[in-house]
Amino acid sequence: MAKGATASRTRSTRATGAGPGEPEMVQLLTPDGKRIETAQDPYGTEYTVDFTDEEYRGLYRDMVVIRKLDAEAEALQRQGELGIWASLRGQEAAQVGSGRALRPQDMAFPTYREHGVLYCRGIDPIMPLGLFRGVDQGGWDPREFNFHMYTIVIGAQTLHATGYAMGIAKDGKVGSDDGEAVIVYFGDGATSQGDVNESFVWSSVFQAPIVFFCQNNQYAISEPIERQTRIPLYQRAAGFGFRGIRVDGNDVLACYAVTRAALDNARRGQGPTLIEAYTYRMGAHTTSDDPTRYRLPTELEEWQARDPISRMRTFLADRKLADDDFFAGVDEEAKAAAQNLRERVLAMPDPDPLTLFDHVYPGGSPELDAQREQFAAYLASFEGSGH
Ligand SMILES: Cc1ncc(C[n+]2csc(CCOP(=O)(O)OP(=O)(O)O)c2C)c(N)n1
Ligand SMILES: [Mg+2]
Repeated sequence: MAKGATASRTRSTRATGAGPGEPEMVQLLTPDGKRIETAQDPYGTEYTVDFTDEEYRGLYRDMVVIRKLDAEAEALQRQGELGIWASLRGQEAAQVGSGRALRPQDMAFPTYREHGVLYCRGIDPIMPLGLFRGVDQGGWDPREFNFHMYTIVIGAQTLHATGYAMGIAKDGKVGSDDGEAVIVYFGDGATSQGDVNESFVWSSVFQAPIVFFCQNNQYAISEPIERQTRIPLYQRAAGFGFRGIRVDGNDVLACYAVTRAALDNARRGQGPTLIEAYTYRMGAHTTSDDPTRYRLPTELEEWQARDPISRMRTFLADRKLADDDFFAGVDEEAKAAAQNLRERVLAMPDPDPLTLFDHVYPGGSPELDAQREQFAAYLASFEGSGH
C-alpha cells in the first residue's frame, strides 16, 4: 500500500449520506472540514489516509491552482480566444484525489473535462488550450505522460481503456504490487451509452485491471441524473459482476483513498471497480451552455456549501497545518500560473491551414493530395483581397 492511503478489510466505522434518501458514500472530510478517521464501503473495506502535513497542503494547492487555471480558460473563451471550454469547477477534489492516486505506470483515459487530472499527470496546462483554440490536435504525447488524448465522443474512451487494460494483462504487466492499472473517466450521462455498458461486460468477464471513475456531477448538459438512472450509479456494477463504490466526490481525501485502493486491486489482478464520485458541476456544461435555463440557483447554493476547496482550507486551518501566509501564497501562485497561461495562449501561432492534411494517412494518398491542392488554390484565391 502506497504512502498516504490504507485500505483493509475490517469491520465498521462510517460513511455518510449524499443527501436525504441517498445511500451512504465514503467520506473522510465533512463539508465543514472535519476529518473522519476511517470510512467503510459496502464491502467492508475500510479507508483512511495518512498524509504528511506537506502532502495535505499539496492537495489544497493543486485544487486552488486548477480552479484558477480553469477560470482563466473560461475567461479566454469569453474573450474569443478559445472556441469552447468545459469547466471543471466543483470537481477539483474528484480530479485531484483520483489523479494523485495514480502511480507513474498507470494509464489514464480522460473525457474533455479532466484538466485537473491532466495537471496531476505533470502535463503543461497549456496543452488542452491548443485543442480548444483550434491550433493543434491536443499536443501532448500520451505515452510520455500515461494520459490519453481528450475524448469528446461520450463514453468512447471506456472501450479504448478496456482494450488497453486487457492488453497489459496479456502482456503480463498485472498481478503484483508493482503492476500496471488503468483508470478511465466518464460522466453520469455517459453511463447510458452502449460503449460504457459494453466496457463493463468485457472488463468484468476478462477481469481487466481497470478503474471506472464516474464523476456524477448531476447533469448531462441539461439532463439531470434522474433521467439516466433509477438506482445509484455505483450499484450498477453489481449487475456486471464487479465492485461499485460511491465516494464523496467533493472530498479530496476520500477520492484519493478509494481510487488508490481500487487501482491497487486492479494492478494485483483483482479486476475492475466502478467508483461513483458524487459531485456537482458548479459552472455551465460548456461555454455554449446556460445552466440557468434548467436548474435553480438554490441548488447551486446547496452545493457551494459542500465546496471541495473550502472544506480542505477549513481542515488545514483548524489543524494548524497552514496559516494565512500559506493561503495567500497559494493564491499568488495560482494567479501567476493563470497569467502565464493567458500570455502563452495569446502567443500561440496559428498553424498553416494546409497542415490539416498532414497526418490523415501515414503515407498520404492521391485523393488527399488532390484535396490539398484544391484547398491551396482556394486559399490562394483570397490573396490580395484583404480577407
Ligand atoms: C456519442 C455522443 N453523443 C452526444 C454527444 C453530445 N454531448 C456532449 S457532452 C454530453 C453530455 C455528457 O454528460 P456526462 O456524461 O454526464 O458528462 P459531463 O459533461 O457532465 O462531464 C453530450 C450528450 C457527444 N459528444 N457524443
Ligand atoms: Mg455529468
